[in-house]
Amino acid sequence: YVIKDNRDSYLYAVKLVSRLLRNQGCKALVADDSMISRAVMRQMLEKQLFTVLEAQDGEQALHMLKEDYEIKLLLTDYAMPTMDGFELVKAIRNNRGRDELAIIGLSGAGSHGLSAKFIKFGANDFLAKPFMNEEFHCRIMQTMEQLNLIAEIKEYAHRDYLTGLYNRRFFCQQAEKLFKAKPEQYILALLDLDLFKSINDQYGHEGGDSVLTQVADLLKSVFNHCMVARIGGEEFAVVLPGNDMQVAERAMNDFRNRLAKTQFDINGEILFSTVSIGLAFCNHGSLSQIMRAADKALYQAKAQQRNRVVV
Ligand code: GH3
Ligand code: MG
Ligand code: MG
Ligand code: MG
Repeated sequence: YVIKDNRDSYLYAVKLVSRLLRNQGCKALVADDSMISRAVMRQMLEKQLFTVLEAQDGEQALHMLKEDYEIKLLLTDYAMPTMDGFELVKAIRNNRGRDELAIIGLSGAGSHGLSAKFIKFGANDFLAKPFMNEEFHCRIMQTMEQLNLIAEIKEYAHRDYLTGLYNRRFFCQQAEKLFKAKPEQYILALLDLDLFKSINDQYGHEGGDSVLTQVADLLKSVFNHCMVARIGGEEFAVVLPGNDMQVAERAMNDFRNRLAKTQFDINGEILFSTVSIGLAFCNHGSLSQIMRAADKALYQAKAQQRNRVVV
């Protein structure tokens, strides 16, 4: 792209570069039995800043895709030995959705009807060979833009707007999966800030929000290896790996003490806050049963004058 001497041209170039830069670090896999085709596509994809991998047939491509989740784009020819493009698309779609891996099907002359079939089997788009460089460029950019957009929307959907922690919905989805896969390997902590209503009453909703954000930041930094979520107004959840309750209790008590000593600065006024915490093993039953067990412990912590951890 040649930048002309005007503002629009300059702005377009900036946009183009920022879109191209999103491809950096993304792996693209080219599956084609023709060495020449692969070389042509490699050259064009490298211009778009992709890291390019090659496969000579569908079987090899499938193997590579199963091993490497950094591959975000697959360009696949139709006619290839051992496994053709359709079979490859069908097989890989069992593991990776349209929003995780972009697939563009390709085919040479006589490819009438192939485009519809490719898309039915799960490809995001289709290119007929020989293609013009510009069409290749546009289709790849558009497909990648859609993939990036979906990733962005997912990220928004999974996060709590105020604190940036995972929200309740995502927490429940993930926790259920984790607990089902390895029921003996996690401990759930439910945290509830003490007498938080009085902070709102005294310092206003904005003051309360600021405390919530700072508590969330502290949680993120202390439990950076765990799943941490905001599951209610002033309620948080931490999934601790391991099954040693004493270790979990100690970690939670350390956090509780640290929070109690934290000075929250609300427009120059210093205030303190405490938290009550309930812990439960994840080895008994469904997510709601586990949540109930941790909640029961939390309720006891509240009943015992708050600012404590109960198992
Ligand atoms: P307890 O120790 O028994 O938990 O007392 P509490 O005051 O913390 O509990 P309660 O459930 O009575 O009050 C929770 C308060 O949290 C009420 C609500 O206004 C406030 N809250 C919930 N979500 C938000 C929020 O997003 N921002 C702010 N500032 N406050 C919130
Ligand atoms: Mg071929
Ligand atoms: Mg509460
Ligand atoms: Mg509370």
